[in-house]
Amino acid sequence: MSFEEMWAALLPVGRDEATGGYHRFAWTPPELECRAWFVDEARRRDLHVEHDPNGNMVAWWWPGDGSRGDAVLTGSHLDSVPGGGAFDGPLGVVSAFAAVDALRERGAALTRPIGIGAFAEEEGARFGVACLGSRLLSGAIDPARARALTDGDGRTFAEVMHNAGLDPDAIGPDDDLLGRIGCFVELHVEQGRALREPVGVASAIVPHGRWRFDFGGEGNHAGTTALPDRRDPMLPFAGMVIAAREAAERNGTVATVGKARVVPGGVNAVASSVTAWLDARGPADEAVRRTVKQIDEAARVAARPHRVSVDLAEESYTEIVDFDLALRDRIAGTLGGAPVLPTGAGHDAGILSARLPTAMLFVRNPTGVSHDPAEFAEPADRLAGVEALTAVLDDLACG
Ligand code: HGY
Ligand code: MN
Ligand code: MN
Repeated sequence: MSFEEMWAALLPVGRDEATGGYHRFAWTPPELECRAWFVDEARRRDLHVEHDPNGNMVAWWWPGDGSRGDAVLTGSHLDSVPGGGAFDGPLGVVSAFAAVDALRERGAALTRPIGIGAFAEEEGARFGVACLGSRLLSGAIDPARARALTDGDGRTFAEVMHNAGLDPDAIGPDDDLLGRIGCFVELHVEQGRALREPVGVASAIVPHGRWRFDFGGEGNHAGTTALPDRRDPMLPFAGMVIAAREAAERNGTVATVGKARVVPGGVNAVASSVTAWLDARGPADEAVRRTVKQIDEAARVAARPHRVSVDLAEESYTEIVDFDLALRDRIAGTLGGAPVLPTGAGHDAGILSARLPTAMLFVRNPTGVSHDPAEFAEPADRLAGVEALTAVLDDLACG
């Protein structure tokens, strides 16, 4: 199957026809369909699919039994954010299969195994922790904490894994798999407008994290409760959202509140509690930390007059990732001096960089929009990405 045929086959999976946005959450039917697609494409190419205990998959290309300790891993993820675009994740996986086809067509002689990875729950859209699959694989999250993570319906990660036929007690670092991988090169649609050429190479991922605010008030009737008698959590929640933008402007960072849960959520009821998630990122750790601290302080000041409680919990944090310099420069050289640029988006390649040399290729996104149906890459640039990945894999894994 060509790139465009694979792309067309995936395109309708989990897509909301009304909005064009994708809803492919870990182990929900659309994401399971994407997983089945991955296994089919691997089988079509006689690639051996390894399922690690954490829900990650690797399709191996290596004649003989398994691989040695220097495989070149590529690939990305298949899950999406709510209402996400078509390219974030799948572009890297489809391009990887197409690159293997191109290497075979040119009769490339493998000297190192090539693996195509599809990492679980990269967006953290179901269980709240970004890159959950690669964090578990690399030992970056306590397996007990991961098992207890819950989705919006209160189902735990352990329950969902069990229902998907996996053993939740087996999750955790997989040093054997990591030990077989020499480097990981992830191709990804660029999530911004900085890239002016079809393909670029990543230099770094800025520090970024997610925090959960819990505002505790008192539910009551919207019509019969006098204002002075209210303990309305919506008010400090609103104050926190405004404070997030102001703190980000003050500190040269970005802060986003894109998800909130109001209980009970009745039009005619004063809320009893509000849970809201803050995503904060910036050029340096201390600027991000300062931003969050100022937002937390502002939320508490806003809560006091309303006798509302405020709890803040850090759900995930990733320090700055400087991609492996030698690998980055070798790849940029293979691509004839492709532009090198940082990103504000987190990736599995960022998480795995703590355990092995990783690198990223970016494919130009003319809209600069991501995590939205407007996310895009021109067909010619998609193919330029495949050509670039093919050249990189040829250089790294073939004689
Ligand atoms: O949130 C991110 O930065 C990435 O898209 N998971
Ligand atoms: Mn994303
Ligand atoms: Mn992504």
